[in-house]
Amino acid sequence: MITALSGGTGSVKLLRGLYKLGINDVTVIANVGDNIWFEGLYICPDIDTVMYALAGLLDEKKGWGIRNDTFHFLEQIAKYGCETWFNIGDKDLATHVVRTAMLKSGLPLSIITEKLRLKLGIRWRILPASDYHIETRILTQSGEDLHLQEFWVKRKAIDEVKDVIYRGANNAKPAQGVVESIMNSKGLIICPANPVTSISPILAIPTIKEALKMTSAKVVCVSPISGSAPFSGPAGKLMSGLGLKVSSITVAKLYSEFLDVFFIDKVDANLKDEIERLGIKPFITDIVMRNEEDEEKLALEILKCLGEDE
Ligand code: FO1
Repeated sequence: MITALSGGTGSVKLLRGLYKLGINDVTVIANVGDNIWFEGLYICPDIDTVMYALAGLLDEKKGWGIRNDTFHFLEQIAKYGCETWFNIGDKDLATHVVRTAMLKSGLPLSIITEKLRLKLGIRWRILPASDYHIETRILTQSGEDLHLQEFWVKRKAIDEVKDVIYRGANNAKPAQGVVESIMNSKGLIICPANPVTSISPILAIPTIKEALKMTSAKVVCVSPISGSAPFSGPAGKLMSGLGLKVSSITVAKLYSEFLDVFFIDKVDANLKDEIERLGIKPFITDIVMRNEEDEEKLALEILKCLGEDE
């Protein structure tokens, strides 16, 4: 059994590679810190990006949403004076409407996600890190307190970042099955995801962090950074704002309490000794996933590392 900690756009490239290799017993634990209530709908971008990627529906150009979607819903709500900065496509809307209705009927997010992924024919389990609402908030130098989506999508990351907090995480419980999956897995993969907004909100749930430290699973991470550039999203801006160097070494330090093997890019081969000094085994390879072939190649290297390739 394998457990993968996942964000959205960057993570799903690796997940898709693993999925296409045909392995079955995988649980994806998805970040919930970027979930947002928007015009009465509960939107879970990372859960949805994972579902759409594994179901073959993802708009790969954008890295989120459904391929060939239309935006008539958004055009219509604009006429009613509603907010339209968050681009919800018409097919994507179906997911949010169904999820929101189920939430309002009293079902927890984990059960709803299980129902949705089964309906989409996805053979892996996808668990939200928590059924609690956790919000990644960006505190700006000018004193504002923004939801991650406001910072990233509405204001296009123009604000100077002072701090990032995971509101609600400290008191949140992991969703049913999360801790069991971490404890019972043979291998645990931390996807190439933004450390500040995708993985840290999961680690901010105390019971999950403890489970990661205690599990006997081999913990492997693929760096989301090559050289000084993150593969996608606002990682660079957020890490700099927090006074962190935008480098794979920073990611290694963040995960050093539980990380066993760290996959870094060839351009970062010079970090080898520093990573070893943290007690982590570096694995130097081509981690840039430009196409499906790259995704499967990297996925296979990870399976070999976890001893799951037979
Ligand atoms: N990202 C954008 O850059 N612009 C959008 O308008 C946008 C809408 C959107 C709607 C649904 C969804 O599931 C994701 C969406 N994203 C959008 C992606 C999202 O903002 C982030 O990339 C993730 O939250 C970070 O993982």
